[in-house]
Amino acid sequence: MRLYEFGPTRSIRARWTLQELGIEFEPITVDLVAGEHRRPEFLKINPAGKLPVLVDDDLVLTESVAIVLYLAEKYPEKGLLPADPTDRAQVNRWLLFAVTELEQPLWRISRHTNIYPEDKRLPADITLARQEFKEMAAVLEKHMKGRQFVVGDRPTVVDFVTAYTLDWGGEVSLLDEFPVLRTYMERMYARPKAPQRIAKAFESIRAQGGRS
Ligand SMILES: N[C@@H](CCC(=O)N[C@@H](CS)C(=O)NCC(=O)O)C(=O)O
Repeated sequence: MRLYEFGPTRSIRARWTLQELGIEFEPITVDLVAGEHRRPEFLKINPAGKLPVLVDDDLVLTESVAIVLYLAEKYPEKGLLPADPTDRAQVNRWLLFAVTELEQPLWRISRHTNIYPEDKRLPADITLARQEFKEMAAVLEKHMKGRQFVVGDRPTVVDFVTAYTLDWGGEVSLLDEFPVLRTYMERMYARPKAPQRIAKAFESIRAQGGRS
């Protein structure tokens, strides 16, 4: 299996799942800072020019959530997805919550802070996105009170996706009002197989002069 990744990005979700599963994989860095994701050889793998991408024999899979679900389903004995349909439905619910309600405001903040050219950035959308993130984080904060994991009493892929997304929220100072979420996210990242935090991954890139 090959994972095309870049340190501080959504590829953390895929790496986290592979590490928790204990699967050997070949990591391939695609340096977004150097624009390697726009090179023809990478666009052949993912025409969208985005990370992560998982390649498993003939399967070329993009979309971080599709990747974590594929991996968990391929190795059911590792228990990263519940067998019970009701619990599985809750995993799907919270996965979608993470990538729509939490991630999309964060993505808008990133785009309007440092991705779009300066003349296309809309500071007013950052204000809206921050408010929208906080409203949805409050819903998750309430859900997580008294819980160790998002669904059930053992880790599932939704925990890796959610913890990474909350780390991203913390990077833009959006977790200050959510002590339960902060504690949960830090507990998830304290797991022995957890990947690097986003801040650490940025540090490694800086230390290596561009490459993660
Ligand atoms: N929905 C996709 C989003 C992938 C995505 O936007 N990845 C970013 C890194 S976090 C990327 O590769 N960006 C490069 C670009 O947009 O040019 C997923 O979850 O995999």
